[in-house]
Amino acid sequence: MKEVRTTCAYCGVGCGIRATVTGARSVTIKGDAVHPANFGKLCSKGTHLGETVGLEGRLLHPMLGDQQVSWDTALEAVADKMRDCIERHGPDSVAFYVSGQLLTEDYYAANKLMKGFVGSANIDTNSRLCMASAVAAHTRAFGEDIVPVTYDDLDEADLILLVGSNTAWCHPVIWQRIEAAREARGTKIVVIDPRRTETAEQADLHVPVLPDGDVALFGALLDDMVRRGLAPGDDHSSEHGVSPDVFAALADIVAENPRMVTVFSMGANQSVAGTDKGNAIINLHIATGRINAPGMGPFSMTGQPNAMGGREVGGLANMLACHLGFSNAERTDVAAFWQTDRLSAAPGLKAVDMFRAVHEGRIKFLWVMATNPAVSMPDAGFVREALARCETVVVSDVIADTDTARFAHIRLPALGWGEKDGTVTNSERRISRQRALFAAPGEARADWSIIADVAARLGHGDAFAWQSAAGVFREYAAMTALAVKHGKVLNLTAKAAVSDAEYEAMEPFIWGGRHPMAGREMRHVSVEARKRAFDPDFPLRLNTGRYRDQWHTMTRTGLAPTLSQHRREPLLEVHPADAVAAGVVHGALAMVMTASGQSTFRVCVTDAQARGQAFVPMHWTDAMASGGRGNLLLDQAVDPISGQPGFKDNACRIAPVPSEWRAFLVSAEAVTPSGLVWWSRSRVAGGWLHELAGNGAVDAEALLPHGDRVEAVDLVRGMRRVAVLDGDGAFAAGLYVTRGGQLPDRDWIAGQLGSALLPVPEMLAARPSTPAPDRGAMVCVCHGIGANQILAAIESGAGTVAAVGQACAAGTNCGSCRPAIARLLRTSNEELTEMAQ
Ligand SMILES: Nc1nc2c(c(=O)[nH]1)N[C@H]1C(S)=C(S)[C@@H](COP(=O)(O)OP(=O)(O)OC[C@H]3O[C@@H](n4cnc5c(=O)[nH]c(N)nc54)[C@H](O)[C@@H]3O)O[C@H]1N2
Ligand SMILES: Nc1nc2c(c(=O)[nH]1)N[C@H]1C(S)=C(S)[C@@H](COP(=O)(O)OP(=O)(O)OC[C@H]3O[C@@H](n4cnc5c(=O)[nH]c(N)nc54)[C@H](O)[C@@H]3O)O[C@H]1N2
Ligand code: SF4
Ligand SMILES: [Mo]
Repeated sequence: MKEVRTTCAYCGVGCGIRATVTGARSVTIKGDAVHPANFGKLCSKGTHLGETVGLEGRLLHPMLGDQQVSWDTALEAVADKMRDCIERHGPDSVAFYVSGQLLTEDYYAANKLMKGFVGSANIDTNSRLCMASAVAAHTRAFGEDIVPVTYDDLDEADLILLVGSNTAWCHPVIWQRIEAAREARGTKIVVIDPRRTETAEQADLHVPVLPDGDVALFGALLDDMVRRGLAPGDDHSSEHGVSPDVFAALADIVAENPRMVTVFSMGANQSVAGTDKGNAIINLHIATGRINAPGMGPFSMTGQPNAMGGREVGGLANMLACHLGFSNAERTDVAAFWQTDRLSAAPGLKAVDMFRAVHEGRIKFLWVMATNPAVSMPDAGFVREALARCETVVVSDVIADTDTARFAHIRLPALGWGEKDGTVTNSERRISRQRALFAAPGEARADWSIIADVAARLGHGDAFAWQSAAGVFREYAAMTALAVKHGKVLNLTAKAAVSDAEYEAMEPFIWGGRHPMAGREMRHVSVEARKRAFDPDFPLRLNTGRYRDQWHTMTRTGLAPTLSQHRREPLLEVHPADAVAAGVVHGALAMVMTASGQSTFRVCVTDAQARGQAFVPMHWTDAMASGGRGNLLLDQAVDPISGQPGFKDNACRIAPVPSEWRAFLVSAEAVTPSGLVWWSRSRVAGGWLHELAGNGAVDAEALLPHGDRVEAVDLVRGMRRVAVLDGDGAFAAGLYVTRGGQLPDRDWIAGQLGSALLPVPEMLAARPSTPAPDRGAMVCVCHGIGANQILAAIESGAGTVAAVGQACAAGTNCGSCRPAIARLLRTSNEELTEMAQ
């Protein structure tokens, strides 16, 4: 068995993994103890990567429409369409929309083709939705997109401010590192977030800022430091919504702890004031001298595994490669390096504008790589219209049937994690190798080589003649000499001559050193607290974001039974008072409506939401549910400097969605029902669990597979249950319907799919004749431990997270659930009952 050292597929923490290949498509995953990003730790998503490497749903062959074609035919078609568009309508009629989930080598190739040889800068990336505000803030303050700290600074800080970051869910290994610092040196943790997240619950202080109140809050903090003599300057304040008591506590803790790191992510970046939020944070660090020394500095955390690498090689429409801009001097050097006379003259369209140009027909050819904009762009209904109108849509993906791929004229099968080879750069500027574990499935190919082949067909073969990912990397590393020439920090020239073998063996390394801004010029940038207008028709403020165990549009994590347990459905989280006012009930369905669209969600009433605010996840797609589509609800407003959408503050209202019956269906195959009020599905070990709601008769025929049936009906109680046996008499599917009553627990019966020996009464009751105790809502997915089991451990005396672990193993593997266990330890019995139901 072969062990391969690689890097996690998911977030920007960039954890090192030791993967042992155990079969054609199976692998065991362990943290890499010597990787400096994680020292052996992994969160739930990394730990369960093995569940996502099967070939279910994969795109394995090039497709022209629904027709499987050869690579030659597909690549010729792509090149033909591009050439035709460029000739007839000019270079700006074509565009690439790419992703922080490409490797640096793929990204470099895509950028070189578009900006260097098509001659348009119409290449933008989903990093526009993610990091663009931080990039702009860095550039304004530092003259370059530089993160001026590393993870070591988290270890050595006395105070960590987390701004708009649900670190415990989204960067769990960083969260564990922060907790370790608290353990070791008493580091204080402050969370600035309108919601009381699991991260906020663990903090020493939670500051429930108003949506987009951050610029004002950091302005007020700076004023306070000026008043205390801790920073030069003068006073000016505006509305941040934080109570005077909480603000005073925040100001005291900040004043007392010069060794302060401010971590910021999407609650800062994804705002119409995102760039100013970044600069407000950086201003405070510069003014108080809290930068360029151990344990201090502003720290923008990246989201995707290669968000940072994409920024290095110019994935954003407003940059050239190697941190260079579009000045004459920079353009001249880039054109000379690439030996091209077609280099784009000016920045291209940023994501939101790009899709607008597609909608208006100005862009006629769009190539989407490694991202799912039909789900993840704001105003996703508009984006779908744009895709539907576009003359040619090419999609490179690993999955055959994403919501975006449905609009594709040409689909190109890409290598995915575990198959592809190359480099990624994490949040602290550390470059690590991703290495292949498996042979390429079907006809899938590396993104960079697909791009290079299209370039060759367009007549640019010489500039794209790489033989391997190593060749692309060498060229990029050599090109950073231009960054150095133009006074930038980015410098990989030492790697420009690595041999293939050295590239293969390359150890993780950081560019720029630990404090790259030390001794360099830094600027205070004046900022403005921008607010969205209030609309009485839409009195609630809608916030969106992530769940602990799902990744973005669920094309991969949605296939993992273990990860699906944490949150099976897309929830609308609302404060109890707002729920009462709107007449929506915990556990029922509700519609969220905005000026842009509407979508249905399962209601979760919780005082973790502030009054007047609602929260929905970004993850669900048409493939997984009939509703839960957060991005249908969001408008196209962007930050004026960065072009990043304001994903976290849209105006909405909510209303109940009644249904005559509710049901769930477990079946080996996924079902996509029609004509219902609601359906959603999630993965279980032997198949799928569907939640259903509808009016009128229940069409069991349409929902259930063929086979022998057993049925139980109780007309008085409005109950109906149908189980289906396959040819061997094994349990193949079960439908459980109620009109107004209770439905049985899903876990046990879902676990019986495929079971040959299941007695019919148990099938219909959906529980064993001697029921095991209900374990409650899943908390620890690694060990399969539910809330009720953890409560039992607490009741029998376990008083700490560690003691709970000793009693029932919960929280002892990846640790992603430790904040949830801590919450169970703290909260009152009433709340526990609600969570466990
Ligand atoms: N489990 C999981 N982890 C992930 C991902 C995933 O999909 N799933 N995706 C990765 C990616 S690409 C990214 S970008 C990161 C994102 O990581 P995070 O930024 O931590 O995630 P989000 O949930 O988008 O948003 C963070 C918080 O911002 C808060 N917020 C909203 N509005 C405001 C505001 O006005 N001010 C402040 N201060 N806070 C606000 C929200 O309430 C939310 O709790 O996660 C990465 N890691
Ligand atoms: N409402 C709301 N919307 C948001 C956000 C939010 O907080 N709220 N966050 C935004 C942010 S920060 C981000 S980063 C985006 C993420 O949004 P997306 O980028 O759309 O999300 P993913 O599901 O990660 O899409 C990645 C796609 O690439 C495919 N893929 C995976 N690996 C490869 C590969 O190696 N090659 C190729 N060619 N394809 C591959 C996957 O199957 C998947 O279809 O969403 C943004 N949208
Ligand atoms: S924190 Fe989790 S998702 Fe992020 S890189 Fe590490 S293991 Fe992967
Ligand atoms: Mo992101």
